[in-house]
Amino acid sequence: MKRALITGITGQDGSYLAELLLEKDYKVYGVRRRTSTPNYDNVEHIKEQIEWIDGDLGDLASLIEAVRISQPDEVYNLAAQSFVATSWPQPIATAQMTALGVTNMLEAVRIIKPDARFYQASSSEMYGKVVETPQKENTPFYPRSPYGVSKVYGHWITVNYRESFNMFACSGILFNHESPRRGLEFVTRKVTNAVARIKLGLQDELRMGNLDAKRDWGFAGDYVKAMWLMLQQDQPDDYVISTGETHTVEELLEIAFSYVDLNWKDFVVIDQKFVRPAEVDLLLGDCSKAKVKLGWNLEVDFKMLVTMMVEEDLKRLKVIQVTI
Ligand code: NAP
Ligand code: G4F
Repeated sequence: MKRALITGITGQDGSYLAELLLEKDYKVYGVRRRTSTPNYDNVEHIKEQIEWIDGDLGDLASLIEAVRISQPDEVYNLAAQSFVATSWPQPIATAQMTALGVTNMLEAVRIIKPDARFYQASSSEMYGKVVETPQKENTPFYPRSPYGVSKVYGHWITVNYRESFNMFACSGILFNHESPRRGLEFVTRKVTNAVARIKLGLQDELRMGNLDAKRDWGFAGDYVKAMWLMLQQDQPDDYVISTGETHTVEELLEIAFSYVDLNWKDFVVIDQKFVRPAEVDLLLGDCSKAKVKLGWNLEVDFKMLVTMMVEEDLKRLKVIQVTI
């Protein structure tokens, strides 16, 4: 039985990855940090199958202990302060978790189990003010937020540990990926949740930022398969994971609202509060390397993704309405 250690297991990607690894008969260890109220929403259905270890990305001792207890074959470092907008008001906390946290995790692995395979959750935010389109593995980085800057550090420290210590360390440069488990503050879920609430008469407007931004949006369930595939190769390497399609936030609004027979223009209000100090205008990934070398492919396209998210939000809110 293979053993995997996942940080960020209570988040969107961590929960899908844990499901995938449990299906593959892995023993799954999950690092959870202390929160004032328990936060198991995404993993409630598999909670009993996970070996929980208390730890925090900012606390090297706890990570060393996590690696010692789990003796992992594979480590997936998904934990981070992952919301770009929060990285301006909290630049130092973001750097501590999203940048230095990666070194903490790499050090824990290097000290206790250097032959473990390591996955780092890198991001298309590293391309920021893009210098070429589509973006691929060797496109230079130009981050546009404290989050993006932190992810560039996390990416290069992972490459550096691979080259310095011969560790099997991979960096997955994942473009935006979403699901019904996405946090409510991210634009896709903010929209699908609002659409469901408006349809059910629980809300009457939706305040948004820049509708012209373009993103390459995929489904998280497809993307965690790529993470696993990266750690099954003969050699460690870095891969772009994307759909190869880009859409504006406005297109997202159109698909989501029209799915419930509403016109987004009747409900959306532009609010400067949601416009960022520096924007990433366009992301579009070229994932041909992953397709050829990993044999990776996606199953869910943009329209399927958005409608799936609206449907799930409607279902969840209807259940809540019935219960109260
Ligand atoms: P998410 O839903 O925000 O999950 C983040 C996870 O990190 C949560 O489990 C959170 O725990 C945990 N965490 C945060 N700070 C921590 C700390 N100090 N110590 C331990 N755990 C901590 O993020 P996601 O969308 O699943 O993304 C997973 C990773 O991929 C992140 O590193 C993100 O930056 C990166 N990424 C995401 C995307 C995307 O489009 N989703 C694209 C590229 C890269 P709590 O539950 O306690 O908050
Ligand atoms: O959904 P978002 O907050 O995601 P963003 O900033 O692209 O970051 C996500 O993807 C990255 C990969 O590229 C990850 F690394 C990162 O962890 C995260 O998962 O915003 C998407 C776009 C932005 O251009 C934003 O300005 O939507 C625009 N937007 C317009 N109105 C809004 C809103 N975003 C949010 N969150 N809320 C709005 O009201």
